[in-house]
Amino acid sequence: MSPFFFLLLLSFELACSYRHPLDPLTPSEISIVSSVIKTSHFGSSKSLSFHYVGLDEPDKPDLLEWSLGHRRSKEKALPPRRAFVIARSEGKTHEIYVDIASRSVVSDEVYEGFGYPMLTFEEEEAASALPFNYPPFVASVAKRRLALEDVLCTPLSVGWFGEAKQGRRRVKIACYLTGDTVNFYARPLEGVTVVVDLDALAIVEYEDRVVVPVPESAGTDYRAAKQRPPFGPQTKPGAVVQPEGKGFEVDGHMIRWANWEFHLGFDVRAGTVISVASVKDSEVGTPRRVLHRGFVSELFIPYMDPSEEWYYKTFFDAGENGFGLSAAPLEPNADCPANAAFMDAHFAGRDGAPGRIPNALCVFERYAGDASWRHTEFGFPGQVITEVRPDVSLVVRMVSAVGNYDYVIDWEFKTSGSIKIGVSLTGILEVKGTRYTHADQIAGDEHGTLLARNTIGVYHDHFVTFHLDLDVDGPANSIVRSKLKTVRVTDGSSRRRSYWTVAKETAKTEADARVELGDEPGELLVVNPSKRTRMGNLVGYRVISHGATATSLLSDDDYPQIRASYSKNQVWVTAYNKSEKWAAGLYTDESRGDDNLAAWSRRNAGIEDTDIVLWYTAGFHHVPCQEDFPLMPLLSGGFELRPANFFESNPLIKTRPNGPVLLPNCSSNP
Ligand SMILES: *[C@@H]1O[C@H](CO)[C@@H](O)[C@H](O)[C@H]1NC(C)=O
Ligand SMILES: *[C@@H]1O[C@H](CO)[C@@H](O)[C@H](O)[C@H]1NC(C)=O
Ligand SMILES: [Cu+2]
Repeated sequence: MSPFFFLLLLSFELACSYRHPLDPLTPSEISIVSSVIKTSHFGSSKSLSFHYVGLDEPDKPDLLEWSLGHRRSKEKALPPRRAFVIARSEGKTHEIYVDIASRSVVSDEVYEGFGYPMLTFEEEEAASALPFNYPPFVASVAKRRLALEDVLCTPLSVGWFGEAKQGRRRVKIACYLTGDTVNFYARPLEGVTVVVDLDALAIVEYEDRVVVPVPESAGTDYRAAKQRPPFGPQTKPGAVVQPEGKGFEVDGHMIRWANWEFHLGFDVRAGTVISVASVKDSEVGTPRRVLHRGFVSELFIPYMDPSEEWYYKTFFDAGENGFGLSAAPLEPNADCPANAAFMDAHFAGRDGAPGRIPNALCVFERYAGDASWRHTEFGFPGQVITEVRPDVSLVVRMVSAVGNYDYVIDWEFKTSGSIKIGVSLTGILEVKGTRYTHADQIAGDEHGTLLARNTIGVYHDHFVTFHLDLDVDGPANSIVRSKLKTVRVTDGSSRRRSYWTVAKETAKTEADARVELGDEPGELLVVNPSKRTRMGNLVGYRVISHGATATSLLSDDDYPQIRASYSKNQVWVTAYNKSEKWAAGLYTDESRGDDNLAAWSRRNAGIEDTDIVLWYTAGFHHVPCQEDFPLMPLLSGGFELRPANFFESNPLIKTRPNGPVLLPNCSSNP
């Protein structure tokens, strides 16, 4: 093949490889971006590492203009494709924008503020290997009479605890005895602190303070092949069958199903990114905009053990590790049902080379076996009228396995117009080794629950913060709080002495919209102040919590709380700003809370009748219990964005019932 032909092929592939301005960078685009930065920009500089490579999405007005034009004519030219890169070179953090078509660096600025970019897998792996060639660590393992070849280590972010000067980029290394179990986290080697300077890739601090028994391996393995009778409960095999095929269409990254259409993207920091979600109103006949962009912005997982080896464990899984980068390849027929479609995701490695996460996302129709609405009418003499419609929804799922924990994030689109966001926790608890073997031996506060011999499950929280740029029938929206208030009847006008009524308040500025939903009875609505139903009500969407309403209990002056100061409210609303995506700041590792959601909200910008972003935190306080060991069953919570005076009436009344499911005649026993 001549080089010219190869070039032609390459440019053809590029031209066709993305179709929507929000499509994630393709592997060839990632290659272009990293090679432009490596060659034309940093020359042969040896120290260059890529910490974030992602799409710099077009400015919102350009995107909306493109969408409008694209609807009218499919020929509408795509806005320029740009990548945003955070790279480190010679100990400095660079923010680089690359124009992909012209293969050029548009801008490069050195970031001088506090905090560091996401860690890379490669440096985490290299840091984890350091203790094995560090004689004091080898001696600590020998002192505990453990076999060095049974020990494995993993890096943990160090946080920030009031140091006035910017520290080096560091991680602490936690080590575990594995031996004959694959439960990596069940057998911690307590008492040892190993601090690694990531840029120098060297151990810079070491302490062996106390010797604590290492829990035994019995009962910790979770592989099916390792289980012995008596076995757990057994159910019959079953699967969802759709004899007429899938009901949704995957067109590049656009998904169309029933009355919904949306763009499904991926980002190494956020994971799943849902964009331009619109719901078709059968009365109007056209799609109506609901959610411009929604994604997991940050996670905050503070542990509640203040001891020397544990106090720093206060993790930010998106900003420190990459919630998307940690996406687990999904197992067909287990993580997602038999009728699921899968999508791969792509990322840039530390050296900028593209990598692939197979089956990072799945999309499926959920036949929950529930009704979407029903009524039985006994009132007519001699007849019983029953109407029921089954509930079928479309689910987009990702699982992120950040170290020990697995988070299942579901975006569920319902034909009723609701979007339900599910957050589920499973995986392995972070446990602490202890000398105790029975709860009766424990006198003081051990900061957790004794789960097994020598094993404490430490108290902690999970706060998952979502960025939700709702555009209900357009970008200019307002926040309305309707509060339910008890009214006393004192004038004798009724035989009742009280009732409740609704008082509505529109939030004027960001400070008015810092909400703890559970605080007082009421509703939180995102409305379009210039659109009303025929009845004259403002069209809107309600935000409803489904469990997971915990907010942080740490004191305001505690360092992890300063970094995650937004975690004391479930809801914040800010004026839209393209650069404000990450609730704990762009540089979360070793951050100080100076660039977080609470700091942005202190500007107290106006949020009435303008483009706003709603930030919702799903929170769990986790007091571990024995069932969470050796691996915890799924614990779920979440929230719902539910139409409220958005449609003229129940959009499902005219939905015709499905016919019977005609199963194909097949048998696996010929
Ligand atoms: C947008 O956000 C950035 C980062 O927080 C901030 O520097 C900038 O001032 C904001 N712009 C406006 C108009 O508030
Ligand atoms: C399946 O079985 C039914 C009943 O036995 C029969 O009427 C039908 O024709 C069969 N369909 C096919 C596709 O073989
Ligand atoms: Cu937990």
